[in-house]
Amino acid sequence: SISMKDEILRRLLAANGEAVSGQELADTLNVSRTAIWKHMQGLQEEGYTFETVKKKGYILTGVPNSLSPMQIELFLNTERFGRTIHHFDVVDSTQTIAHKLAQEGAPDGTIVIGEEQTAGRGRMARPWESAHGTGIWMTIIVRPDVTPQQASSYTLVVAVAVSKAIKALYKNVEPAIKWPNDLLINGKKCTGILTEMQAEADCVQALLVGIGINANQVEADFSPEIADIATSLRLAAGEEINRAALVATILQYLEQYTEIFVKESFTSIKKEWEQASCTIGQRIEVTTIRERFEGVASGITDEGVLQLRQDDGTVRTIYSGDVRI
Ligand code: BT5
Repeated sequence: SISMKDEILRRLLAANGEAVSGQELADTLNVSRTAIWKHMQGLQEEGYTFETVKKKGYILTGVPNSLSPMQIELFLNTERFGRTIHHFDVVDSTQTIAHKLAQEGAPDGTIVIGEEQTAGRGRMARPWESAHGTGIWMTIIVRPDVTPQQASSYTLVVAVAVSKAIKALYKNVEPAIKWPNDLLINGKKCTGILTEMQAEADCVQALLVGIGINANQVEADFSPEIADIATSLRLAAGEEINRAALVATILQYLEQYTEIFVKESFTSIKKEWEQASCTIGQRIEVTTIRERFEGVASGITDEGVLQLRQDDGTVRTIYSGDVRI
């Protein structure tokens, strides 16, 4: 059930920059003009801005750049993903919170969002920079009906879904997927994905899908450690990023691709992954926990495993590691 205020907001957004008459709102929602006016005041206090056009009504001119559940729900078009939202101002890591919630039985599609992370992390406990209010720092709890082995390619599914969402919203931005878990724009990282698992021998209890997206940072916002390797969507798109709309769009693509993944396996998504990838066909250097290899990334398997053709012609199978192009 949505509140009167939400419904007014929904209509103002749907009007797409056109004026919405206060009288018409009052008539169709069956309340007084004064009630409408009070709700408009409430919205203003939350950071929405309006222009009032005489005899025409209200035009929505600005929305607060917040990731509150209400903001996200305005754009949300999914069945399960994002239907339960835990939103925090400051957290250590959304992964840690999601692990706890998943153990307590949180439903499929539950999301955890922090405006800031003080201990955001990447793979192998590397730090993930998560400054306040600038990016999207979110973990999605996914409970797919797959085996732990099948789940190992899920990171690639997430990469495809996020890249689709970005392309859908920002036509001039085309992120490239770097195997296994990065999205790059002009060679710089704008997104990192961290998939963790709660599982029993042959059954996945939950995947904790951490997605970190640099949204509204400008160059000066990045620390010296990552200033040369990181970029943001705003820098690429040349416009302020509506984080709530992006979260909702990602959830929509992810729900859709997860369904394909569970019903048909990663094989059905592989072609799209290859099209969006900047890794295949390239000469690369791979660092695994133990060794370092060089060669040409010749492809990925139906399980999402990277194949590296070394200079002596042997093909090496890489399950996890860091790629340098
Ligand atoms: C990743 O690890 O790329 C996975 C990042 C996942 C972050 C999300 S945010 C929500 C959720 N909660 C968490 O605590 N984590 C997840 P990896 O491939 O290991 O890359 C880590 C490396 O990326 C670091 O060593 C830095 O070099 C670089 N890095 C750190 N912060 C960055 C940022 N904001 N933008 C671009 N690069 C960054």
